Amino acid sequence: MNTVNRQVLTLDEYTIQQLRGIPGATGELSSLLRDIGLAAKRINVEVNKAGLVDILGDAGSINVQGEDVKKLDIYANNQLMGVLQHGISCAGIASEELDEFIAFDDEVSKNSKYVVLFDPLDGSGNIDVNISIGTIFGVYRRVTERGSKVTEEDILQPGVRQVAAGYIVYGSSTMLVYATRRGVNGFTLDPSIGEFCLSHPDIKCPEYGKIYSVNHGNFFKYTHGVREYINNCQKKTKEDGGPYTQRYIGSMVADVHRNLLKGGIFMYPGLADKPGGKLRLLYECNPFAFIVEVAGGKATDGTQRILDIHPTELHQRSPLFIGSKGMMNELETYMMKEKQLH
Ligand code: P6P
Repeated sequence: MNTVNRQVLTLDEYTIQQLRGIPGATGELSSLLRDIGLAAKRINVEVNKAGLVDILGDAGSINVQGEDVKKLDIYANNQLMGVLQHGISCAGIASEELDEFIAFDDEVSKNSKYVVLFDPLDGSGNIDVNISIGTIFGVYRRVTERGSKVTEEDILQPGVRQVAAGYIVYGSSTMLVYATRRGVNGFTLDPSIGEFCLSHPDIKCPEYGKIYSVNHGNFFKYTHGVREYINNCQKKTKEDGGPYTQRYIGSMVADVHRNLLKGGIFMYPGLADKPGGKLRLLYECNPFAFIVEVAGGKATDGTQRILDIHPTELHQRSPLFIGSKGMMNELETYMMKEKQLH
């Protein structure tokens, strides 16, 4: 029997192929991932013309089509919320853009299996200087009974309970990367067919790398152990795995994506005046911690595994150290030395 030569798999084809391999799978997770892919394509269109908004009328004004020009992160939030509410898989959402979580109250949604937590457009401050930005999401099974509206208990789950997590990076190309426990895969948007196509199958985070990413402007606000590790990064030679290079563009999705593919460590430590750091546990740290761990890396808050943290608030922040396992282990020796000193 002659088999059809497979073209590159699209996201839809890939998720359906994965579904075929899981006996008893209902297809709800695959459907949810396809919904997120659709929202990402719509967000991508707006992100790509962001620079033109000034010509068409600034955010908050009326554009040439007579539409309200919304702030892009609110637009992205609404796109994600819309596809998830009108799909068959999501019972509720929480967003970095919304003060409270949203429990969908239509019957199909109330009977759906998952909740989705997301940062709709991280790094949106970089849009007007044309630096890559991204969308980040994490998917959890609801813990309360299907048929009822989700509660805060469904939202405030430790990251280890994620069943999937991913991000979209709107950069030189637009890529959607998502992880389930079975692996991490990257899909690049092919504008000629308007589909995300499998371009980076089975992504693994190299055990070591030569890139360290941190905001040096905060150097003297970091703890002694973190400062010592950064000094160590700057002294690396060829003989001990270096020399390292410092790469930090102020857009977490782009920085962590680069380090995931090439090997490296990204740090947003706690600061003397902000010990919790800046990044949100639910919408930024947990999804990336899940993805990087499935790819073979590590993610901690400097003390414990990010995925083991039990959230208590929707918008709580956490220090984040994430990346190549070998580099994370070296960082931990510096953190340990500091603990022994105190
Ligand atoms: P800083 C963007 O605002 C963001 O949330 C992350 O994407 C990025 O890594 C971080 O903040 C940059 O923060 O304080 O170094 O400018």
